[in-house]
Amino acid sequence: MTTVTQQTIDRVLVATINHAPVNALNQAARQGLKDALEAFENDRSLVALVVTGSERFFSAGADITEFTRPAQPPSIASLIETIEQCDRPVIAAISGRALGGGLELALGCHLRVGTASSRYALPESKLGLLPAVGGTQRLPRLIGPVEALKAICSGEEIPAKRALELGLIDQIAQGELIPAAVALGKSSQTVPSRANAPITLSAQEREAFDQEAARLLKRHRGQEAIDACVQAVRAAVDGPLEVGLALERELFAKLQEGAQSQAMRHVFFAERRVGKLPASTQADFEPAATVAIVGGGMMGRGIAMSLLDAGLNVTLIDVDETAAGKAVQGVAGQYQRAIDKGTLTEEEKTARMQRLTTAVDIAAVAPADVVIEAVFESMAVKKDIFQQLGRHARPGAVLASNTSTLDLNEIAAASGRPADVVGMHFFSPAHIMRLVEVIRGEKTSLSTLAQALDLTRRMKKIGVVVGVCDGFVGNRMIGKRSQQVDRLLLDGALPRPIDDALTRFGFPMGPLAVNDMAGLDVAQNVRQSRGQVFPVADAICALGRYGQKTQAGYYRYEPGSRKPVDDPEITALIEKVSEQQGVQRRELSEEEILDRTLLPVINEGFRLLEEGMACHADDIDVTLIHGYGWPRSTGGPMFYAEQMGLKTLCAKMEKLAAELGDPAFEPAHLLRALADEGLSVHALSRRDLPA
Ligand code: 3H9
Repeated sequence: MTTVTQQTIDRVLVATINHAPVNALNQAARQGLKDALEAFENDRSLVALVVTGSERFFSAGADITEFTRPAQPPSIASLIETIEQCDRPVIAAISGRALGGGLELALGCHLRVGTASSRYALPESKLGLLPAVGGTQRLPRLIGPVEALKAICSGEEIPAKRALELGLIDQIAQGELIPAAVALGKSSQTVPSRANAPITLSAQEREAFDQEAARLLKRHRGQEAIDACVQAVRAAVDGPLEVGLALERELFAKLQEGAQSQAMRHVFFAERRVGKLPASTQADFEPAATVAIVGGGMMGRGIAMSLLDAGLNVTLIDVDETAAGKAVQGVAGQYQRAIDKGTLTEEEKTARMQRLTTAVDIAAVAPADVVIEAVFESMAVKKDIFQQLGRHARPGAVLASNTSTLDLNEIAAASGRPADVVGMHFFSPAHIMRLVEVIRGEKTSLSTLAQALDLTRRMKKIGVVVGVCDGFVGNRMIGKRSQQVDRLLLDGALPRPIDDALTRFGFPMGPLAVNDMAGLDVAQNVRQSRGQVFPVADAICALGRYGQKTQAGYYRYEPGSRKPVDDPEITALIEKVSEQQGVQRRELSEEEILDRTLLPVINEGFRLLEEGMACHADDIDVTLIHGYGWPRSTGGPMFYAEQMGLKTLCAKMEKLAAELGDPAFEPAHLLRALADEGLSVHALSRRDLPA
């Protein structure tokens, strides 16, 4: 089938984009649209042109894979120019999503009609870019600059009803889309588009715009794309369309070349590459319909919600009726909050709750296709449960453990059927966090692994396959940062400068504020079980300061507040511990803080690849971004390492290893080898799955 088909209905030419899977506007699609526009221009018997797409996608926008190659004509901008010169109406008929350059093409049409379920977004800022074919100019003219700025900087989708209220679309089709668009085309004249009219604001509206711009710049400090979006929308407010369009083009070109956008585009594709079994893998499994969850605590409830949202039947099993009832109430409460926020309907809640049952006997796992254990992190408890699961679960059912630290092979052995056992390490809150480390034990079968990955995908989560090792990928890597943070405190830093350095780098929270939130006793228990000593952290815990829950940790907290306040008591304590340890405190620069907290984490990533615990650098990038707040705009730890240059990274680490005498800075063999050879870690082919 050609990429854009043409059909005449009742003297209206209908051009349909057919470029599966998402109707990205690649060169062939753009050429097809150009041909349709020419056919329309040349046939004076036609009264209108309708541009449309598939049921799911009007268009997902420009083809991102083309961004690394020289641009090929025709451009989307030239198509829009041609549309604007048409003396008969061009109508965008939108079903599914109109995103990025796809929406901009629709904004360039004279009128827009959408289905009731159509959705609209300019998500370019999520790729470190700005809409570059008129989106920053036409959207503010159509829906007002404040709403446009919010939409452009968030990239969030606007549903059809809201799009109609805002004036983004002109009509929601009452019956079928194409007949509605044809009728609209036949009854319309080409009038100058509202999307090109000048913007006039009252003093009050101007102030509201300035305030919104300032809020967004503060919230997304350091994100070049957001700066550019604000500048471009301001140009739409302040001046003529042509000037704004020229600025938009200039800003896009700069961003496209920049490190942040390259990193964010890398993450976009990495997220889609991970968690896929090689095409050659023969893994037989029936997609699960029923899942049993053992343990109705916070984690169990979050997992249950993700499964219910995905349309599965769920049985929640807990020790007694009271615990099971509490779990169901917890799930219902979360759904009610979603209804209150307007993100869920009453009917959707009812349908989900009807698929949720409870049980107090573990034998209730019998009909389940998959069982997920989500109980307390104790080897004895988990082994006992897997022993019972081995007896009660039906043959062939997948048995998944939500362990975050324990040896999956030992848990699997207890079941007596280790081929059926896999780890599914969810992150809290499980109904929101998208990452799942899918842990392959030494005996996990391929079909078990494939079932776990399929379930993860159906829950709209990102599954990353990892091998069995202490902390798996994420916790093992981030654990290296914790060690260094304690050492930095000992050497002269204080909590605030460490947290500030990492938030300025792009983490949503600093590590010490995170520790206070998680509870310092939790980390202390893990350290004690491993025989690790962290002098500063241990001294803080010894005072009963366990973080937010005791209103004191690395910071202090006012009653009822989660805002960390610097505490002179902690400064004095840290200085005392340094003295006791015989450490001469000194001033530490932000650069040193960053190098000492980030480089050992990255180094551990190379070690994980070397050991085959992770299959590819993409997997590590995605894990740290989705599980630990590593800033997306740097592309993840391994991509950040590549952008720094592996040689530079090695040299920095060797210098720190010599200065600090700390083996954590000894470059991993793989890192050194790649640096010596001048090779890229992302270019290494995906390894076989860890086993
Ligand atoms: C833009 O428009 C700039 C303009 O302002 C100016 C230009 C000059 N291009 O996510 P999925 C692939 S920037 C190329 O698994 P879903 C994707 O890689 C663009 N490929 O499906 C995957 O490939 P594979 C602005 C794309 O249903 C396959 O399609 N637009 C593109 O869960 C399926 O994708 C955006 O930022 C693309 N634009 O979600 C939208 N989009 O099968 C980005 C997708 O080989 N895309 N692919 O793994 C998305 O947000 C989601 O992919 C979408 C579908 C919601 C569309």
